[in-house]
Amino acid sequence: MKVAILSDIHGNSAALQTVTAHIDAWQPDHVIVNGDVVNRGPDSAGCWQFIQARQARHGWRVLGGNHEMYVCKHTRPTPDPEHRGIRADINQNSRWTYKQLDGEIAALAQLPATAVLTAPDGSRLWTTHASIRSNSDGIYPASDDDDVARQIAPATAVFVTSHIHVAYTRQVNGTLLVNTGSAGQLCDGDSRASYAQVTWQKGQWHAKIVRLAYDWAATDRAFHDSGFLAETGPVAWLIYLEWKTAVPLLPAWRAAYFDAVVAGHIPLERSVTDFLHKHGLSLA
Ligand SMILES: [Mn+2]
Repeated sequence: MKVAILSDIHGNSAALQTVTAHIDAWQPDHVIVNGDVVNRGPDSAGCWQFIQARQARHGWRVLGGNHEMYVCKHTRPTPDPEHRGIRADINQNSRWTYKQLDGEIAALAQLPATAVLTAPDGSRLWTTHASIRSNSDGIYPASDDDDVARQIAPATAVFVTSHIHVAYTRQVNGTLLVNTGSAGQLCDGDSRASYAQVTWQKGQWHAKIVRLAYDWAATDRAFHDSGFLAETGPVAWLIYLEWKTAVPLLPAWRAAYFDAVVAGHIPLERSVTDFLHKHGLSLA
Protein backbone atom coordinates (compact mmCIF):
# COMPACT_ATOMS: atom_id res chain seq x y z
CA MET A 1 0.00 0.00 0.00
CA LYS A 2 1.32 3.42 -1.00
CA VAL A 3 -0.11 6.58 0.58
CA ALA A 4 0.76 10.16 -0.43
CA ILE A 5 -0.08 12.88 2.09
CA LEU A 6 0.20 16.54 1.17
CA SER A 7 -0.91 19.54 3.20
CA ASP A 8 -0.75 23.28 3.77
CA ILE A 9 -1.09 24.32 0.15
CA HIS A 10 -2.21 27.80 1.27
CA GLY A 11 -3.36 29.01 -2.13
CA ASN A 12 -0.05 28.26 -3.86
CA SER A 13 -1.11 26.85 -7.26
CA ALA A 14 2.37 26.47 -8.76
CA ALA A 15 3.52 24.38 -5.80
CA LEU A 16 0.33 22.32 -5.90
CA GLN A 17 0.84 21.51 -9.60
CA THR A 18 4.41 20.34 -9.00
CA VAL A 19 3.50 18.21 -5.97
CA THR A 20 0.53 16.69 -7.83
CA ALA A 21 2.68 15.76 -10.85
CA HIS A 22 5.13 13.98 -8.54
CA ILE A 23 2.35 12.15 -6.72
CA ASP A 24 0.76 11.08 -10.03
CA ALA A 25 4.09 9.65 -11.21
CA TRP A 26 4.47 7.70 -7.93
CA GLN A 27 0.98 6.13 -8.43
CA PRO A 28 -0.15 5.80 -4.80
CA ASP A 29 -3.20 3.79 -3.71
CA HIS A 30 -4.42 6.65 -1.53
CA VAL A 31 -3.92 10.42 -1.50
CA ILE A 32 -4.79 12.44 1.61
CA VAL A 33 -4.86 16.24 1.70
CA ASN A 34 -4.16 17.08 5.34
CA GLY A 35 -5.78 20.51 5.67
CA ASP A 36 -4.99 24.17 4.94
CA VAL A 37 -5.73 24.10 1.23
CA VAL A 38 -6.83 27.71 1.52
CA ASN A 39 -5.85 31.07 3.07
CA ARG A 40 -2.52 32.88 3.54
CA GLY A 41 -1.83 32.70 -0.19
CA PRO A 42 -2.81 34.22 -3.53
CA ASP A 43 -4.97 31.51 -5.15
CA SER A 44 -7.17 29.81 -2.57
CA ALA A 45 -10.12 29.50 -4.97
CA GLY A 46 -8.03 27.86 -7.70
CA CYS A 47 -6.43 25.42 -5.26
CA TRP A 48 -9.77 24.52 -3.69
CA GLN A 49 -11.34 23.86 -7.11
CA PHE A 50 -8.40 21.68 -8.12
CA ILE A 51 -8.53 19.66 -4.88
CA GLN A 52 -12.28 19.20 -5.18
CA ALA A 53 -11.89 17.88 -8.74
CA ARG A 54 -9.24 15.43 -7.53
CA GLN A 55 -11.56 14.34 -4.75
CA ALA A 56 -14.42 13.74 -7.20
CA ARG A 57 -12.43 12.06 -10.00
CA HIS A 58 -9.50 10.42 -8.23
CA GLY A 59 -10.85 9.70 -4.76
CA TRP A 60 -8.47 12.01 -2.92
CA ARG A 61 -9.46 12.34 0.74
CA VAL A 62 -9.55 15.93 1.96
CA LEU A 63 -9.31 16.95 5.62
CA GLY A 64 -9.90 20.34 7.18
CA GLY A 65 -7.19 22.43 8.87
CA ASN A 66 -7.23 25.49 11.11
CA HIS A 67 -7.20 27.80 8.07
CA GLU A 68 -10.41 26.36 6.62
CA MET A 69 -11.87 27.10 10.07
CA TYR A 70 -10.51 30.69 10.07
CA VAL A 71 -12.14 31.35 6.69
CA CYS A 72 -15.47 29.81 7.74
CA LYS A 73 -15.59 32.03 10.85
CA HIS A 74 -16.38 35.02 8.61
CA THR A 75 -19.89 33.68 7.98
CA ARG A 76 -21.00 34.35 11.53
CA PRO A 77 -23.58 37.13 11.56
CA THR A 78 -22.08 38.74 14.64
CA PRO A 79 -18.33 38.91 14.22
CA ASP A 80 -16.47 37.30 17.07
CA PRO A 81 -13.75 39.35 18.82
CA GLU A 82 -11.14 38.12 16.33
CA HIS A 83 -12.97 39.96 13.56
CA ARG A 84 -13.60 43.34 15.17
CA GLY A 85 -11.47 46.49 15.29
CA ILE A 86 -7.71 46.05 15.14
CA ARG A 87 -8.02 42.24 15.18
CA ALA A 88 -10.06 42.50 11.98
CA ASP A 89 -7.15 44.45 10.42
CA ILE A 90 -4.69 41.76 11.52
CA ASN A 91 -6.98 39.01 10.15
CA GLN A 92 -7.80 40.80 6.89
CA ASN A 93 -6.39 38.09 4.73
CA SER A 94 -8.81 35.41 5.89
CA ARG A 95 -11.62 37.86 5.06
CA TRP A 96 -10.12 38.35 1.57
CA THR A 97 -9.94 34.55 1.15
CA TYR A 98 -13.51 34.19 2.42
CA LYS A 99 -14.75 36.58 -0.28
CA GLN A 100 -12.95 34.57 -2.95
CA LEU A 101 -14.55 31.35 -1.74
CA ASP A 102 -18.11 32.61 -1.77
CA GLY A 103 -20.40 29.60 -2.28
CA GLU A 104 -17.80 27.11 -1.03
CA ILE A 105 -17.97 27.84 2.68
CA ALA A 106 -20.45 25.07 3.52
CA ALA A 107 -18.16 22.51 1.85
CA LEU A 108 -15.11 23.85 3.69
CA ALA A 109 -16.95 23.73 7.01
CA GLN A 110 -17.87 20.07 6.50
CA LEU A 111 -14.37 18.72 5.90
CA PRO A 112 -13.54 15.85 8.24
CA ALA A 113 -10.67 16.15 10.71
CA THR A 114 -9.22 12.66 10.42
CA ALA A 115 -8.46 9.87 7.96
CA VAL A 116 -7.56 6.35 9.09
CA LEU A 117 -6.09 3.60 6.91
CA THR A 118 -5.52 0.05 8.15
CA ALA A 119 -2.76 -2.34 7.02
CA PRO A 120 -3.38 -6.10 6.52
CA ASP A 121 -1.98 -6.77 10.02
CA GLY A 122 -4.53 -4.40 11.57
CA SER A 123 -2.01 -1.63 12.33
CA ARG A 124 -3.26 1.86 11.57
CA LEU A 125 -2.08 5.01 9.85
CA TRP A 126 -3.79 8.02 11.42
CA THR A 127 -3.79 11.41 9.66
CA THR A 128 -4.93 14.70 11.13
CA HIS A 129 -3.92 18.35 10.57
CA ALA A 130 -2.17 18.98 13.91
CA SER A 131 -2.88 16.74 16.93
CA ILE A 132 -5.69 14.70 18.48
CA ARG A 133 -6.30 17.64 20.82
CA SER A 134 -6.86 20.39 18.23
CA ASN A 135 -6.18 21.48 14.64
CA SER A 136 -3.67 24.10 15.81
CA ASP A 137 -1.69 22.03 18.33
CA GLY A 138 1.63 21.65 16.48
CA ILE A 139 3.93 18.66 16.93
CA TYR A 140 7.56 19.77 16.52
CA PRO A 141 10.72 17.84 15.62
CA ALA A 142 12.12 18.63 19.08
CA SER A 143 8.91 18.12 21.07
CA ASP A 144 9.46 15.92 24.13
CA ASP A 145 8.42 12.25 23.59
CA ASP A 146 6.00 12.32 26.53
CA ASP A 147 4.31 15.50 25.23
CA VAL A 148 4.00 13.97 21.76
CA ALA A 149 2.54 10.78 23.26
CA ARG A 150 -0.27 12.90 24.75
CA GLN A 151 -0.79 14.75 21.46
CA ILE A 152 -1.22 11.52 19.46
CA ALA A 153 -2.99 9.29 22.00
CA PRO A 154 -4.24 6.63 21.56
CA ALA A 155 -1.02 5.53 19.84
CA THR A 156 -1.17 4.09 16.30
CA ALA A 157 1.56 2.50 14.18
CA VAL A 158 1.84 5.68 12.06
CA PHE A 159 0.70 9.20 12.92
CA VAL A 160 0.77 11.83 10.16
CA THR A 161 0.60 15.48 11.21
CA SER A 162 1.20 18.79 9.42
CA HIS A 163 0.35 22.37 10.50
CA ILE A 164 3.82 23.69 11.44
CA HIS A 165 5.22 23.65 7.86
CA VAL A 166 8.29 21.74 9.02
CA ALA A 167 8.86 18.36 7.33
CA TYR A 168 10.37 15.47 9.31
CA THR A 169 9.96 11.86 10.36
CA ARG A 170 10.77 10.47 13.80
CA GLN A 171 9.98 7.52 16.08
CA VAL A 172 8.01 8.20 19.27
CA ASN A 173 7.51 5.21 21.59
CA GLY A 174 6.91 2.80 18.73
CA THR A 175 4.86 5.21 16.60
CA LEU A 176 6.28 6.34 13.28
CA LEU A 177 5.57 10.10 13.42
CA VAL A 178 5.52 11.92 10.09
CA ASN A 179 5.15 15.63 9.45
CA THR A 180 4.29 16.35 5.81
CA GLY A 181 5.72 19.87 6.01
CA SER A 182 3.85 22.02 3.50
CA ALA A 183 3.21 22.05 -0.21
CA GLY A 184 2.93 25.82 -0.44
CA GLN A 185 4.65 27.69 2.43
CA LEU A 186 7.60 26.13 4.22
CA CYS A 187 8.96 27.23 7.59
CA ASP A 188 11.97 24.93 7.90
CA GLY A 189 14.50 27.01 6.01
CA ASP A 190 14.04 25.02 2.78
CA SER A 191 11.64 26.73 0.40
CA ARG A 192 11.06 23.61 -1.72
CA ALA A 193 7.58 22.07 -1.51
CA SER A 194 7.23 18.95 0.61
CA TYR A 195 4.89 15.99 0.96
CA ALA A 196 5.06 12.56 2.61
CA GLN A 197 5.13 9.10 1.06
CA VAL A 198 4.06 6.39 3.52
CA THR A 199 4.20 2.75 2.44
CA TRP A 200 3.21 -0.59 3.90
CA GLN A 201 5.69 -3.09 2.48
CA LYS A 202 6.69 -6.61 3.58
CA GLY A 203 4.81 -6.26 6.85
CA GLN A 204 6.26 -2.88 7.83
CA TRP A 205 5.44 0.81 7.61
CA HIS A 206 7.97 3.18 6.04
CA ALA A 207 7.89 6.94 5.53
CA LYS A 208 9.80 9.33 3.33
CA ILE A 209 9.65 13.10 2.84
CA VAL A 210 9.86 14.33 -0.75
CA ARG A 211 11.15 17.88 -1.45
CA LEU A 212 10.48 19.55 -4.78
CA ALA A 213 11.57 22.78 -6.44
CA TYR A 214 8.71 24.48 -8.28
CA ASP A 215 8.00 27.63 -10.27
CA TRP A 216 8.71 30.24 -7.56
CA ALA A 217 8.47 33.09 -10.08
CA ALA A 218 4.86 32.10 -10.85
CA THR A 219 3.92 32.14 -7.15
CA ASP A 220 5.75 35.45 -6.67
CA ARG A 221 3.74 36.95 -9.54
CA ALA A 222 0.53 35.55 -8.08
CA PHE A 223 1.19 37.22 -4.71
CA HIS A 224 1.45 40.54 -6.57
CA ASP A 225 -1.12 40.14 -9.37
CA SER A 226 -3.92 38.63 -7.26
CA GLY A 227 -4.15 41.70 -5.05
CA PHE A 228 -3.13 39.67 -1.99
CA LEU A 229 -0.24 42.02 -1.15
CA ALA A 230 -2.04 45.23 -1.98
CA GLU A 231 -5.42 44.43 -0.44
CA THR A 232 -4.90 42.53 2.78
CA GLY A 233 -2.82 44.88 4.89
CA PRO A 234 0.66 44.77 6.46
CA VAL A 235 0.30 41.21 7.79
CA ALA A 236 0.32 40.10 4.14
CA TRP A 237 3.89 41.43 3.83
CA LEU A 238 4.93 39.06 6.64
CA ILE A 239 3.16 36.15 4.97
CA TYR A 240 4.76 36.92 1.61
CA LEU A 241 8.25 37.18 3.11
CA GLU A 242 7.66 34.02 5.15
CA TRP A 243 6.87 32.25 1.88
CA LYS A 244 9.99 33.74 0.29
CA THR A 245 12.44 32.99 3.10
CA ALA A 246 10.91 29.76 4.52
CA VAL A 247 11.45 31.27 8.00
CA PRO A 248 8.49 31.53 10.45
CA LEU A 249 8.19 35.33 10.59
CA LEU A 250 4.54 35.57 11.60
CA PRO A 251 5.00 33.82 14.98
CA ALA A 252 8.05 36.04 15.67
CA TRP A 253 6.11 39.21 14.81
CA ARG A 254 3.17 38.00 16.89
CA ALA A 255 5.37 37.32 19.94
CA ALA A 256 7.03 40.73 19.70
CA TYR A 257 4.18 43.05 18.65
CA PHE A 258 0.70 41.51 18.79
CA ASP A 259 -0.20 42.62 22.33
CA ALA A 260 1.16 46.15 21.75
CA VAL A 261 -0.80 46.48 18.50
CA VAL A 262 -4.04 45.24 20.07
CA ALA A 263 -3.53 47.59 23.04
CA GLY A 264 -3.09 50.50 20.60
CA HIS A 265 0.49 51.23 21.66
CA ILE A 266 1.81 50.93 18.10
CA PRO A 267 -0.02 51.10 14.76
CA LEU A 268 -0.18 47.78 12.90
CA GLU A 269 1.72 49.05 9.87
CA ARG A 270 4.57 50.47 11.96
CA SER A 271 4.85 47.24 13.95
CA VAL A 272 5.41 45.38 10.68
CA THR A 273 7.86 47.88 9.19
CA ASP A 274 9.82 47.93 12.50
CA PHE A 275 9.88 44.14 12.53
CA LEU A 276 11.09 43.91 8.94
CA HIS A 277 13.74 46.55 9.56
CA LYS A 278 15.04 44.69 12.64
CA HIS A 279 15.29 41.46 10.64
CA GLY A 280 16.92 43.11 7.64
CA LEU A 281 13.95 42.27 5.42
CA SER A 282 12.18 44.32 2.79
CA LEU A 283 9.40 43.74 0.28
CA ALA A 284 11.55 44.72 -2.70
MN1 LIG B 1 -0.87 25.70 7.51
